[in-house]
Amino acid sequence: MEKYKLLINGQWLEPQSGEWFETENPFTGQPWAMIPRCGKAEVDAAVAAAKAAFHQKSPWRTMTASARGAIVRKLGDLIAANADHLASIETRDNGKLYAEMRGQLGYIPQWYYYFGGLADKIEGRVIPIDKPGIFNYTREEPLGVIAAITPWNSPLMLATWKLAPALAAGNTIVWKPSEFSSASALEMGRLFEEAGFPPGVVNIVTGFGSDIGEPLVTHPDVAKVAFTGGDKTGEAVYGMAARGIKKVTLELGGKSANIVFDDASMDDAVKGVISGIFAATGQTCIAGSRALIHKSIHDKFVEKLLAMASQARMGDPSQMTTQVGPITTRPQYRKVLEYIEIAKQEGAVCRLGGTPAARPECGTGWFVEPTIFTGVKPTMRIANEEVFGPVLSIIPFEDEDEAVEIANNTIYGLAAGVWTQSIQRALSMPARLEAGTVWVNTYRAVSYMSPFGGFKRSGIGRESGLHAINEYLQTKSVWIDIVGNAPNPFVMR
Ligand code: TXE
Repeated sequence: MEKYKLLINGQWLEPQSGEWFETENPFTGQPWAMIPRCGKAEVDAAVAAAKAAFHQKSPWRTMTASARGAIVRKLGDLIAANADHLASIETRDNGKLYAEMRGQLGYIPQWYYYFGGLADKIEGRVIPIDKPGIFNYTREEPLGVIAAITPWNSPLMLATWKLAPALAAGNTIVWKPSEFSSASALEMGRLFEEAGFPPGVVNIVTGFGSDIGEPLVTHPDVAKVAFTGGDKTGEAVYGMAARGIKKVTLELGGKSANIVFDDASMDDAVKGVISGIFAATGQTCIAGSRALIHKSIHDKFVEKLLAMASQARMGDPSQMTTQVGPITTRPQYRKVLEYIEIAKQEGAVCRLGGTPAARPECGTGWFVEPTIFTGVKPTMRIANEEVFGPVLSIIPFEDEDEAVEIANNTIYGLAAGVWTQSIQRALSMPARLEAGTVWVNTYRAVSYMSPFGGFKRSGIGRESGLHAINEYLQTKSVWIDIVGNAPNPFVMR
């Protein structure tokens, strides 16, 4: 079995405890590699390395912004060159479809190109200050050491959303990938030196959130925590970060509504609802896990949806023809099946799936059949809690006001979809929906250029786009006396 090492200060190290843990292939349920189990000692060493690399006189800080940007862009080139390898590691470790991973890895470099290009466009301003004899300007400066804590569902993409802007802005990183998907992070770690990052600029510590989450988040030399994960863990991270008055970016999932009006193109909407919940086996923060369907088209829509969803090809995620892969982790597999039981007990009507997949092509993997419930009431747990799996709740609505009311009546606010041919609705609905992203007549589109993040309990801050660079900068105001007339020292100037 492959036995990985961790990355601190440009060195590949064994964990001080001498402990590794197994990582499993969700398609077979079998372990395939050993991941270092880091503890506080590795966190301390990684933060110290990142702090030293951030120091005023380090090569990272003395480099020009253009040179820094070129290194960030080079990382994009190297990821592109290694896309096949990284994709197959992820498919084996995480069960993500190889087809999806090839798509993601073909696109991930764009974040490094975009933010690498932005590195030397970070500019301060000269303020036309109202005080005579003073020259006042601002500098946009990096924060320091960033703790990037990432989940297992799109490991390299979600890490990239943090690393690309943070590095372009001149910060240094301690990256803690999920214990369920560390292999791809460690494989990507091999590219940092080749890209030209000085040692210590990016460090990778692996292990369990329960072992190293707290020492990392509360470390006094960590300036900011950039976290993607579940909302309960996010709440704990936010609380710990608050003790050190640290900055945070939190992206915490959702219960997004995909709303289909009676004037929608039905075939497109069916595809949109399918892509919202069954792509990536429903394990996405933006999953459109509630389909709100106008009453007048409900039955016909459900019929078409069932026909298409029941054709989804499940099986080996490494095959390009597979459409629905396994659930990534054992605990998540159990959680999805538990929610299916909860929905049945609550009285929702299971119209498709509702069981583990017993298909021969699914072997011994952790597969759950694409599952569709109708008769879901907005008050049911299945309509309110994040399942993070291929489980769709269908809720009928009467009119636009009711659709908005149901869509917004959740603690989350990450995304929403609207399907309509009406220009008036296409314009008015996005303004009424409480969500950080609204798609109209499309779903699950993201870009390095467009800000992404949550309203309400779905998170704090924005990733991607011009907004994201500001999440990794702080503004300094500089005052220079240019006349040399020392005023009365006892009054404010
Ligand atoms: O996530 P965790 P889990 C949701 C989804 C899923 C649920 C649980 O509903 O079923 O969360 O998944 C690290 N201090 N999402 O348990 O725990 C952990 O090691 C600091 C939605 O896998 O949030 C990992 O690196 N860090 C989501 C990261 O937090 C801690 C994506 C995320 O793991 C920590 C994933 C601690 N005390 C799950 N405890 C999305 N937004 O898309 C754990 N971690």
